Amino acid sequence: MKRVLSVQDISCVGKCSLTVALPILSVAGLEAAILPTAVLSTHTAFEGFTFRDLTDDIGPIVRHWIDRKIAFEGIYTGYLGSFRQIELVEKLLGDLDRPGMLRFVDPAMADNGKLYPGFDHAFARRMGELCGKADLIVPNLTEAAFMLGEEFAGSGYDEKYIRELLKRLCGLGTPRAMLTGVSLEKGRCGAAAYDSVSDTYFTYFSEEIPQSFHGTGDVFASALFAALMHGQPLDKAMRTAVEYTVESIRLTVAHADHNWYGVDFESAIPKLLELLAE
Ligand code: PXL
Repeated sequence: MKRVLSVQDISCVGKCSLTVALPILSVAGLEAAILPTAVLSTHTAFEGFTFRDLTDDIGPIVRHWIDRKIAFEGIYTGYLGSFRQIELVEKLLGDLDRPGMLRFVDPAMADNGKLYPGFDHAFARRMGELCGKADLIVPNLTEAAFMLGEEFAGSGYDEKYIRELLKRLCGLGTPRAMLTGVSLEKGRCGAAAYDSVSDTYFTYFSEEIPQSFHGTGDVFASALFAALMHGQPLDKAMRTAVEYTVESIRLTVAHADHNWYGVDFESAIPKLLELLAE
């Protein structure tokens, strides 16, 4: 069984970061190891959340794994709370590196033109440097623009903008970039990717459900990483991640009493299994 590592916070309630990544990676038949960077009572969209920083544990945990010769075939990093955590994650990507290991970075820090609480534009630029050290990155349009020091385009963009944005993201140093939440046509939403090694650009769109939820970026990133580690090529893994995310949103809105803070990715797990088996 492939052992993979996910490095992000635990938001105890909120359906994001590790509480999303762990079940999705397990369902894909991967041994999911975790490195929790912080423990929050909820994600940061709830008022009054608690935050226990675990930055000082990161170094000793990684050192112990190296001593015990514990290795990973892929590392997926998500939400990071500080500059120092980015620095430590950069270091662990190097310290745990081995041939063929996938370094997958989701620069989870902003959405809909706004940074999450506690982050500023300097942090976004620093996250861009971490992305430069990855094999694949999965920002949304807001994160992509902010990492490049650009204005958020909102909905006023075309395919040329998307293609050029992907190329500028690869200019950060990563060979492959995928943009999430891309819509080039009313009623359709999905992802666009660029592989600078083979100079290939591809897209995948599905039904756009006109409601936005916290945690959908984490559902997408977890499913994409899971599908890649499961052995799907990038274009197929992108389709898996888009369709699973859409199904999660669809099943969420189908319940009139759904919560506001996350999507019912759990109910869509049968669909994920189907997509992974294709
Ligand atoms: O879903 C991204 C995310 C992860 N972790 C924490 C968050 C958020 C988004 O708001 O607050 C703590």
